[in-house]
Amino acid sequence: MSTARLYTILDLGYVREADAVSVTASLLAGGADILQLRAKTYDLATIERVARKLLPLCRAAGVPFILNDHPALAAELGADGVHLGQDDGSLAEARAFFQSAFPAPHSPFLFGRSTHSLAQARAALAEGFDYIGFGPLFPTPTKAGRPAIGLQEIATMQRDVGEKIPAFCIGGITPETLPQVLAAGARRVVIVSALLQAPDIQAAASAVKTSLSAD
Ligand code: TZP
Ligand code: MG
Repeated sequence: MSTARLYTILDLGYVREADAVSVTASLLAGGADILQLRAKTYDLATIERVARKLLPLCRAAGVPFILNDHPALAAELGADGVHLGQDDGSLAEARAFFQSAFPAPHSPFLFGRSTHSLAQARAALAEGFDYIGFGPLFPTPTKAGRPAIGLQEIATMQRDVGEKIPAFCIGGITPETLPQVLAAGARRVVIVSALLQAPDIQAAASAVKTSLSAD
């Protein structure tokens, strides 16, 4: 996690369940450093079924597998962490729940937080989250309705938060927008639709990884 630069998301809004394994394999082969399963409108049984298929691929690649939402399921599956939005409660609540439900150590279990402003990024650091997402930088259909925050706060966020915990810029990042995101001070990114919709997912991920490593 500490050296991770490309955070990828297998989002069932873009990928059919039948393709989840092959798309994940392509993301991993392209150099994904982290993989999250995001399945916003899916029932727990489907999420669990898909997660159980993806987890071994991530393990084999040595890549952390993070579940979006559903801390109990994340722990039960032996996922490496859970990603929580601003409306998903405090870290203290999530940790307390986790420790009471799963007293055996699951370590390290990562708690990530979505943040949409500098203030929220600083708050997530102060609260003790292991990493943050910061965005959406640009408007994005993957999170429709969430206002874009632009690039102007990236440098301060990176200095104040990103030097202490991994901070991944997110939202509307594509091969075309990546150079300006990096020029604004981003060190790590999450890319969803631009990879999942690429004609060659592995090549697209690999090209992004090369740009990130060159910076
Ligand atoms: N949180 C903030 S923006 C976003 C999430 C989950 C979606 C990012 O997806 P994309 O397709 O890379 O813009
Ligand atoms: Mg959530």
